Amino acid sequence: MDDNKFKLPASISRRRFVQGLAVGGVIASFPHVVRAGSSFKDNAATGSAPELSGKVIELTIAESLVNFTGVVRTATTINGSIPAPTLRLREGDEVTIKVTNTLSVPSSIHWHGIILPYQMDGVPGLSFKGIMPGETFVYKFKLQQSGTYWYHSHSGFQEMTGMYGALIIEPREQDIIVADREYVVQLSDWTDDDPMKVFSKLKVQGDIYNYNQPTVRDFFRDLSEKGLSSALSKRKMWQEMRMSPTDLGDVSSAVLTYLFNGSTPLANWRGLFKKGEKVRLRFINGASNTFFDVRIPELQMTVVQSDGQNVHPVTVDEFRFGPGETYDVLVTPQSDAYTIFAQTIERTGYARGTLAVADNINAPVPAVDPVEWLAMADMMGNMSHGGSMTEGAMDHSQHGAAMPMDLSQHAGPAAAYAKASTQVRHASTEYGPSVDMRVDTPRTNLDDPGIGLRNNGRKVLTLSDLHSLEGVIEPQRPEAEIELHLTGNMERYSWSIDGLEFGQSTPVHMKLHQCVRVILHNDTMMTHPMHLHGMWSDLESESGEVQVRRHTIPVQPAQRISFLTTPHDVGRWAWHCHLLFHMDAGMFREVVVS
Ligand SMILES: [Cu+2]
Repeated sequence: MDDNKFKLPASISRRRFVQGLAVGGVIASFPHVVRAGSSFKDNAATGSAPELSGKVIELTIAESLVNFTGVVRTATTINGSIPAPTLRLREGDEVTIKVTNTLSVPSSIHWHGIILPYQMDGVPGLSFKGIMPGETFVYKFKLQQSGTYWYHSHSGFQEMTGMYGALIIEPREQDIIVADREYVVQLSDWTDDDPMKVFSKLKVQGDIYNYNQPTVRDFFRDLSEKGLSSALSKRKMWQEMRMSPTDLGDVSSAVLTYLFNGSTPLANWRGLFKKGEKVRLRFINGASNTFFDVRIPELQMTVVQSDGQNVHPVTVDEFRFGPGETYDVLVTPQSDAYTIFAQTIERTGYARGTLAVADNINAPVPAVDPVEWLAMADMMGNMSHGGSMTEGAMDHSQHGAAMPMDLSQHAGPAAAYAKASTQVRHASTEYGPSVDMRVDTPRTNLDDPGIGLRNNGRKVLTLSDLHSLEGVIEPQRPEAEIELHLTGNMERYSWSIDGLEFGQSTPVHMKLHQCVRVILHNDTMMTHPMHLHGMWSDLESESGEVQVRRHTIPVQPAQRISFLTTPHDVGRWAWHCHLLFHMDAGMFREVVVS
């Protein structure tokens, strides 16, 4: 059966594009929470966020009213804007950031991708107790890096309701990336529903927001193209697995509106340029639950930075990025107007903005691409290693507790450390109700752009294209190896690591200054952007060469990747999937460095 060939045509009638209003955004801040003397502004507009710079920054967390879709809702804001103010700081500076919480519940701010002492990392329960109502917490740390980063709340669903902003750190010396002008492009997602309600609905029915379920019409198309037995067995296979071949993202435009610098697609954020100028775009995926596929039709993008780290320039038509990741690109626009188009991975909607030479010019907005069904490679990985559905390469049994071997020991022998181990070791804890799929023949290639981007005729960035410009600092070889499996059960909307949700797990231990190799093996059908706090994740190629320094690494379905990390500070760190609902459902581990 060749599922690679199946493409689902866009069934527009079943889609609802929540495009938002032409005018929307933050309406007002609740007056009773506005504190005298704060840098708080009422009626802050969305669009490009206000900018704050210097060595002392004051931020106030409050509730503000917003209207993105025609209904007034309450958002959680920082200094009254969505996105939160862009902080423009300087490498080498010691900064003091005073954060006042005027909410009636605890809050926090985490500095995403920043190397700092763990007490400043902003994760309640690990770094500190959180910022209590009415309290001001003073963050103080030295900036030891430069580039494009961001910050967000690490409390409840506050990030999803508006608490995210760009953090730009200018290099101490002259920036080697030269541009005539630059824009921060922060993409996010917004829901008018209470995020807790959305999460609860997913817990009851994991595919509730999947509008791309196969239809009767799809079946008849398969029938005419493939014949009866093939069409039937394809159906049967998916039904037996109790999964959908279109589970590309579990939250969609059924409940989300996609924002571009806080602007809905209809509001159409705009950035101006002069022809021939070199424009730097600092893309930040500040969404809670959305992967975006970004392109600028008719304009090539040269990727010069990923996760704040300069990379060897690579010119592409398109890139995919998940929550937590950042990419800086250079473009040299020659026409009058361009659409910056960011369609969502499950193809139900998009965020967009316009680059133009004048305020009144627009470029066409492309249609979203058709949904592509997950292929065998997304469930089973590398087919050339043998194995098939019927031979149990993918064990989808709901009661797989009895296994011949208990391979709970993940650490391999010392001799294996030159290159990442390829021998799959499922932990005994993976044979439980939290896991509905295990991949025994993972793929280790990094040159796959991922489902939906494989054959679209465009040059799409892949992880294999990325090489840190300065090389990877600390080129140590690992002294230990940790293998962890990203696991889930779609029916229960359970997400976990090694089959253990956060509440049942014990911390991962690392030694200060000891280089360790981490192998992440994805036993699910979704891509997870895995974010390790407080230290770098130096991604390795298949052949064991260290390629690129990241803070958030997307791991595709049935993929096995490895990275090296050397903790530079003791403490308690968070390590989690940056899809907020996955993190909350349990794909989260504590890392203790001692
Ligand atoms: Cu995830």
